[in-house]
Amino acid sequence: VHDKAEFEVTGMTCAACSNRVEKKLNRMEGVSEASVNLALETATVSYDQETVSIPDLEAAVEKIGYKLHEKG
Ligand code: 9UX
Repeated sequence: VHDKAEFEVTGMTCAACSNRVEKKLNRMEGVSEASVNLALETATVSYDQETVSIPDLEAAVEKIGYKLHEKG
């Protein structure tokens, strides 16, 4: 099942940061498309719920030093 989630991203201060977060998400199994907006501090992720979960996405980004917060 495909779903789309919107996140706030904290900890990004330059374009290299947002590229790191975007690449990290895009390389994860189950993620079909991830896009990070540095200025807005947001991330949009299309993913397969049966393969990867929102906590998985949050944990992976936290591991590289940033934080995702799902938008309610
Ligand atoms: Mo540039 Mo972003 O050194 O951490 S990658 S601020």
